[in-house]
Amino acid sequence: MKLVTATPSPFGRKVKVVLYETGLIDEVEIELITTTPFDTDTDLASANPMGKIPALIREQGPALYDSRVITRYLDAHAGTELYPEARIWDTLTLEATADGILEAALSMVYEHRLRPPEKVFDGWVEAQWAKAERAVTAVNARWMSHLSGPLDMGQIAIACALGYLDFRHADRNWRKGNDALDDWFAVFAQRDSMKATAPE
Ligand SMILES: N[C@@H](CCC(=O)N[C@@H](CS)C(=O)NCC(=O)O)C(=O)O
Repeated sequence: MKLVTATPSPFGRKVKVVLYETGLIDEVEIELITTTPFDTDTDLASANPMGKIPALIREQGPALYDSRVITRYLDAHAGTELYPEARIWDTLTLEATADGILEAALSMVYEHRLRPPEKVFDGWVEAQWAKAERAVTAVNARWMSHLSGPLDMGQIAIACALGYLDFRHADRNWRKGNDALDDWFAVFAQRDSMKATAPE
C-alpha cells in the first residue's frame, strides 16, 4: 500500500499515527507530495479526484480517501479496536469534532497563503477561529472522560488537531481556559506515534 501525503498535513498525520499505533507502518510506503487547490498534484488527482491528501493506494481496489475512511480501513485491516463498537457513536463524534477543528484551522491558513493580500477576508478568518475555539472548549468541558479511556480514533484525531493548532496557530493559545485538555495533550503527545509524526 502507498500513502500519498505531505509532512505538515494534519489529516495525513492522523493516518500516520494510526499506522504506528496499529503496527502497520512497515507495510505502507509513504509518498510525500506538495499540492494546493490551485496546483493539484496529478498523481494525487488520479487517486483522489478531489485532489486532497491523504489518499491510500492499494494493490487491489480503488484508492481510499478521505482520512476518516483510510483510518477506519487500516483499523479493520490490522484487527485493532480504534473504532470500538461499544462506544462507536462517541468515538465518531469526537473524530468529527477534531476534523471540524482541522477544517477551520486549515481554511485560516489557506486564506492567508492562497489569496492575494488585498483579498484576505479577516472576518472569515475570525469566524473560522471561532469555530475551532468553540470546539476546543467543548472538548475540554464534555469529553475529558472519553479522552482518558482506552486508546481510540477520537483521541488520535483530537491530538492531531491540537498539534496542528500549535503548529499553525500557536499565537491563538488554545490552552487558555482549557487546562484539563492541556494536561491530557501533554501526556498524549509523548506517545511514540505522536513523536514520530510531529509536523515540520
Ligand atoms: N476531509 C479531508 C480533508 C483533506 C484536506 O483538506 N487535505 C488538505 C491538506 S491538509 C489538502 O489536500 N489540500 C489541497 C486541496 O484542497 O486541494 C480528509 O479528511 O482527508
